[in-house]
Amino acid sequence: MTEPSTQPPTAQSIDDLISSASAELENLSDLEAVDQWRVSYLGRRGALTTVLRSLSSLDVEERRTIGALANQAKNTLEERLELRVQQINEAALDLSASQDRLDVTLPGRPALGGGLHPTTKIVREICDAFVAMGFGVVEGPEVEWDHYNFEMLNIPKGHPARDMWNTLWVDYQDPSGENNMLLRTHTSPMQARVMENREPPIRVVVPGKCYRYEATDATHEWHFYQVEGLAVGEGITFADLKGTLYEFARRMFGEDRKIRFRCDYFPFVEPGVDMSIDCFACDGDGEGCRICRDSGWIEIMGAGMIHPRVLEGVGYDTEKYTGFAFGMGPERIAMLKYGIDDIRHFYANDLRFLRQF
Ligand code: YSA
Repeated sequence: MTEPSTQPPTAQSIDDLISSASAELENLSDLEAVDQWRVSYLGRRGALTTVLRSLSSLDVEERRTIGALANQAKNTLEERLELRVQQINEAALDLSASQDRLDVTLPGRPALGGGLHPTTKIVREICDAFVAMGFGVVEGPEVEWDHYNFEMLNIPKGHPARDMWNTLWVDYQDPSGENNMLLRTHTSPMQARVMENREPPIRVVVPGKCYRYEATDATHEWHFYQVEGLAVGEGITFADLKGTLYEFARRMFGEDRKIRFRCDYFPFVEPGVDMSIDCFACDGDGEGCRICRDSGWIEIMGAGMIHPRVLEGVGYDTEKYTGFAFGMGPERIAMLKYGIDDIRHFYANDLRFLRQF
């Protein structure tokens, strides 16, 4: 680096300064060295700055000429500095581009895609089967009033049938001081909610989550799904219930399925039934079958003709309208369909299980 001169500047010394500074700059190839160069020529104590400061020692005429030359020199060096920085940056870019070539022959990494949960899949499959038969799909609240979960379903307070549903009550008192809010124990409360808001004919299915105060085991979760079905209109009979559910079983489980209805009790239907399909694992043989536990039949849902009190409760004319309803557990259906041995696998968040679907 050139030491600042203590001699008064001349045209020649400025010219020499430009030449030596430019030659030095040309040989620099990294930005740090270039910055040091800038400080030593153009910085506060740099060679050229010193020239500009020493102009005061010249007489007026010389100061004008030498001053103009010194200013020109400053502009020249600044332009050359800018150019050099640009050249160094471009060279660095070229170098990295030549080293970081894209190798298009490398095998790609597989994209991590999510998938639908098996419950979502089976719920959609169930709903699709009913949609194909002309049903609509509606959903309702998971936090429900006692009124809809029980009362409107012909299960008044103190009725022993309440024991069929192990209820999780919400800690909330209404203005009358009653604790009557709960996590719905089934999707059946949607029967009254739908009927209150529509006139027959009605055909809907209601998928949704339910909650029960349940000790969990291989077939019981404390939260699980149900799909409710409701059909109300003029002249609907038990034959319509059987025909609809038979068609559903064929669509879900295959053309050859047989179905069986047996009497069952639910306070909101009369008569009430449970519906089974003949076991698809042993084709109804039963003997030694793990899926149907030797019986040849698998129970898949509760159903029945809607009790007149339920229809009266929403103000329907029971002389004019009849209907049927049903409710099933999708996880249990998925367990049957895919041979899953424990319902707790569904919500354990184990990807080894979930990835199979
Ligand atoms: C019956 C007649 C109707 O006209 C309409 C609906 C019903 C069904 C009724 N509301 C009900 O909840 N019946 S149920 O208590 O037997 O449950 C229906 C289905 O839900 C069961 O068959 C089962 O598949 C599922 N389920 C019940 N408790 C469960 C459960 N699934 C997992 N874990 C639990 N704890």
